[in-house]
Amino acid sequence: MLTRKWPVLDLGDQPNLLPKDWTLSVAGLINNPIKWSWDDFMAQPQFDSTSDIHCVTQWSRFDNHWQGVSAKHFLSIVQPKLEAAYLMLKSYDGYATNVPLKWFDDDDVLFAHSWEGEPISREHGGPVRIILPKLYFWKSAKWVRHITFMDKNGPGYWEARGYHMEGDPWKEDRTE
Ligand SMILES: Nc1nc2c(c(=O)[nH]1)N[C@H]1C(S)=C(S)[C@@H](COP(=O)(O)O)O[C@H]1N2
Ligand SMILES: [Mo]
Repeated sequence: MLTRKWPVLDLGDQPNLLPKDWTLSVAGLINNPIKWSWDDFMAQPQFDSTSDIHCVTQWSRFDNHWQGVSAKHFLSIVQPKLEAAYLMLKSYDGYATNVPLKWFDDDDVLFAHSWEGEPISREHGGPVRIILPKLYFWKSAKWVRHITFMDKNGPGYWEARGYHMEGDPWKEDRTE
């Protein structure tokens, strides 16, 4: 199914975060642990990209225009150690999802604060969400709060409930 509207899908508890209350902390197997406030985040180089969304529940939305901070820039700041191979993305609503570093380290991955020129709304994960266009949308954490770099893979919320650990839509990595 192709959709022009953008459906909302989450655990049902949508944090109501003002930018001034949002922080992102990053820890684990990196050389430079950081904690970004909104001002720190917005002071990073800004990045625009256009990409598609593929949800595991069979809808896609093409040509989304995002703005934010690129994963490439973020990785240049935190500097993953050689052993780092997976990220755990944790969110303000208690959600978590695991992502292989090789998938996160891609030109179209970003920490998005805007969609179609407007701040990302609360229900879509504002003030800041991750966008991983090549993976199913459950990997794109809304209201991102913390990232841990790990050497071993571990399951996030849906992965612990049977979703695939990688989630590549073109391999149809779905639930089984
Ligand atoms: N923090 C958080 N991020 C989340 C989720 C969630 O429940 N909490 N749901 C995931 C799932 S299953 C999907 S399909 C997409 C939906 O994003 P949307 O509501 O903006 O369409 O967000 C993903 N990111
Ligand atoms: Mo989903």
